[in-house]
Amino acid sequence: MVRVVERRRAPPGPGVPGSKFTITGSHFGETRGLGTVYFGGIHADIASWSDTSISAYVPDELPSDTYKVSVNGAGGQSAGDSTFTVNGLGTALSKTGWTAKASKLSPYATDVLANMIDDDTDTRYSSGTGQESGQWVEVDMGKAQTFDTIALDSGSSTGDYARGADVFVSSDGTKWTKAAALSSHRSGRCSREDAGSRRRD
Ligand SMILES: [Ca+2]
Repeated sequence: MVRVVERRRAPPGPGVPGSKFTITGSHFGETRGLGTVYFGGIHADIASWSDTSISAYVPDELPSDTYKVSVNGAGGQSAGDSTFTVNGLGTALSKTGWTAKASKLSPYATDVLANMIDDDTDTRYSSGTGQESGQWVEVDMGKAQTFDTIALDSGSSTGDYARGADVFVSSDGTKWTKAAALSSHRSGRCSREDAGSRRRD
């Protein structure tokens, strides 16, 4: 059983798609200008830029691999490259027999809880309200399960995503142990979390 409790954001683990990373160097340019960062051929969103440091996001849904990260400086010139290992999502657990509960049921008939665990990103659960501290969603996985990652995907509802949450696990639905924190850096298809260590429900 997994419970995700809404809370303020925290940084995701290194190398996970969507996580922020920093490139240090020199002569990037004081402001971004024509500057870019690429993972192989995939463009990375920039969070901040200075002459000696760039913060950027690992592109969403990038498969696990080691990538050449290349930087073009503010004038469009090549400013060097490096390698970066991305730890993407593994194979998802079967969700057969899983059930879900939440502190808020959606006022929208189409946004039922079962949509959260149907492996279909075209359907969704929504709370129908803005995020508040203490909101929760709970998934009963039916039996003990081992996992190390939870992915929340808001599909085409790119503005409706949890800005942060704590993840608790339980074997009886009564005693809960905090296993990880979840965060997402911005509007987008994915927010995901790397629990770091394996837990049973
Ligand atoms: Ca769905």
